[in-house]
Amino acid sequence: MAETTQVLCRNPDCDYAKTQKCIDGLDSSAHPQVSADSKPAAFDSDAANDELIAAHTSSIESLWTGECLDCSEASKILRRDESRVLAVIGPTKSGKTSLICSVFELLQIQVRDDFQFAGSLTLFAFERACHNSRGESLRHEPVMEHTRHNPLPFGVSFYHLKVAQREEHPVSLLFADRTGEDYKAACDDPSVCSDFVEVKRADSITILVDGQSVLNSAERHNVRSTTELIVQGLKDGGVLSGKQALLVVLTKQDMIEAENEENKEKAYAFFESLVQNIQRLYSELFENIQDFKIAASPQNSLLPYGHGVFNLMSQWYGSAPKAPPIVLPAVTSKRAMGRIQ
Ligand SMILES: Nc1nc2c(ncn2[C@@H]2O[C@H](COP(=O)(O)OP(=O)(O)OP(=O)(O)O)[C@@H](O)[C@H]2O)c(=O)[nH]1
Ligand SMILES: [Mg+2]
Repeated sequence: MAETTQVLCRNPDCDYAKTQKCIDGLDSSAHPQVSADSKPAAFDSDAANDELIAAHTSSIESLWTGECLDCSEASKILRRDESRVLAVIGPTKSGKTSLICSVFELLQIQVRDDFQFAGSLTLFAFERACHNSRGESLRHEPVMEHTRHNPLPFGVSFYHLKVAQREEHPVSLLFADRTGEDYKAACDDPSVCSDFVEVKRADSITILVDGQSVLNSAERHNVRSTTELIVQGLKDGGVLSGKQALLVVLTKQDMIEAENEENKEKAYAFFESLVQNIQRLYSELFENIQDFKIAASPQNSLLPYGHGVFNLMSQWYGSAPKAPPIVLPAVTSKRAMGRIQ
């Protein structure tokens, strides 16, 4: 009886056996044939097939899907481009995803001419996240979906934006986004912070203080302790390098501006005292600590869309990587050919 064979491809969606066409465009040699009866374990231990598959998979450049990047994809960008890693952290609903998406939207509508949009590998993720805050969604007010816990290793994913400033070479900005629940967990158990790989690698850390909560006098105490516990957790988790900038950002400023003078004053005074406290307690952990006020996605007309976001952008863009330059040893060849550089 003729032995039945099956055709293998690294891509489970590839239907080469039926169509004789590879979904990745590879030729037949990339599709080793094995007996249909052989068990997967036997195939795994077959050195010849392993080598063949390894040879082909190493030459395949994975395609970008337009979705958020995982850590290994973000690393590829770091190796390839001049980049900044920007950790945007804060409790649930403080406005992390809205802030990241507002940068994308502002660059599309070109409200300033000093920063230009120069591309993105996560367009699909941006477009999906922004949809509910646009008029086309036919919603009465802008809405941002809660970021769910990410099943990827380390629970973080990255939005990518390439930005050019005037005539300069474009820089890749990698915005780390994770669910606010992870930061809540970090308040209860600081050891969770050691998994925050994005903070470890970040050039600057942006911590958000929810303006809506600051307006509520009963919630202010919680806001203060949560913000300080997150910073303390980052310290205890050993993810701070001492060379990063800390940007403390009051979000949803439009809601504060809509209040009467007395409430406005109380909210701003609280934020000021919160920043002063963080500066007093943690200044030696950061290169510098600065404060900002924004309305990334205002729900009234008192402040424009993305109010204050470009002030942050200037800081992010300027937070050049802190790795020391690689100094190559001087060429000491005796032969003239060897001294040519
Ligand atoms: N009024 C007002 N609302 C805002 C602003 N920015 C964000 N919001 C709203 O605040 C809510 C939470 O925003 P998100 O961006 O989802 O917050 P997040 O920190 O990513 O939250 P999680 O993903 O749950 O951790 C959403 O309903 C937003 O529409 C703002 O500038 N002004
Ligand atoms: Mg979110």
